[in-house]
Amino acid sequence: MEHPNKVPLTQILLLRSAQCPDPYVPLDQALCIYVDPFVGYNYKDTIALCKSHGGDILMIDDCYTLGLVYDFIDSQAVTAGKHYWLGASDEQAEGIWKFVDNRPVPMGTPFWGTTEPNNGPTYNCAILHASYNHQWYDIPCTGTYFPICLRKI
Ligand SMILES: [Ca+2]
Repeated sequence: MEHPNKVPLTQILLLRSAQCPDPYVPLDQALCIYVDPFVGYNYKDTIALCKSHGGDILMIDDCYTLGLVYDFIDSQAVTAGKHYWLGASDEQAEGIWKFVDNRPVPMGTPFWGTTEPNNGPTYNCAILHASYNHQWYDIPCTGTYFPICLRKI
């Protein structure tokens, strides 16, 4: 007879895999997220903040992660309705958007807002726009918006 309190191995692995180091919380079985909806930063400071917490500024290049992150933002009143930095820029070459790890940034739908990015050489960073279902809008890198960091479990 099995011990009544015995936890199945699969459940132990599940619990273990969902552990994220503080201040992160699980986004799914593989990813952890840290959102600060209270303190705004410029783009460079957001990159540094996420690095200091062992992760990276938000980078999204697939619809699965996009859905997870947007659902997470919308799941709490305190994180919903705010602008967040995307870890992407066209500072190196105007119109060529790269993530901070140098991967190419997907363009068009469903990532960017309609006709975005469209503001040229002074708008070299991008935010998830609160008023447009988190679609991406180009913006000056010196603006102050909220940070989202991701890291693998
Ligand atoms: Ca630009």
